[in-house]
Amino acid sequence: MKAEGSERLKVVQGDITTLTVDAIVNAANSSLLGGGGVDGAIHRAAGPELLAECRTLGGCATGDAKISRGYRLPARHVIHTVGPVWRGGAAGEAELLASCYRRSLELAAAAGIATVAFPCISTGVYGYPPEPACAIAVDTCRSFLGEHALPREVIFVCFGRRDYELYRAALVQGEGAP
Ligand code: AR6
Repeated sequence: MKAEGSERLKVVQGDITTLTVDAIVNAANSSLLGGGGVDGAIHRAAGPELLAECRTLGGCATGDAKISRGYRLPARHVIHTVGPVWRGGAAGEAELLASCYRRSLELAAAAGIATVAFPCISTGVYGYPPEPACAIAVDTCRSFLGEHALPREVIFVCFGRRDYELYRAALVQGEGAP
């Protein structure tokens, strides 16, 4: 996988379940009991122990995040966050999506995590348009990293080529910024 971007923000194209990082972020639903898309892939790769731990987490509100172990994944931890369903953009979606990235990074920092990988939260089943979602992801992570030493590195993991190109352009644009 080819990584692009500035020192602490990177983008790769591929399957997030294969990454050897301290934590991968899951685009979950509020039950935290699994689903399709990246959530299904993470639970399949992590094994049933992940679902067992998720049952103890008490669900998760939209815009918030919870942390678990990674079990059979190469990643040590999974940070489960719940993105907003796209309802046209006037229902607080942008604030909720930014909150997903911020809360995930706060949990990572509190756990002493150095490297975190994010999927493109809400842009699959939840229907968030990819361009504004990418801008929110990059802006929120960049400003968090500017204010915190941990995590040291954030990797955006794009499943498709179009998302990869979007993130690559957004990261190149911001190069030189903190
Ligand atoms: N690695 C990286 N990205 C992936 C992978 C993967 N293995 N698989 C899919 N994606 P989605 P949402 C991308 O639908 O929109 C679930 O059922 C995918 O191409 O997984 O936040 C949950 O339980 C897209 O860009 O998440 C919820 O009910 C991105 O991951 C609901 O879907 C997010 O797509 C959450 O919907």
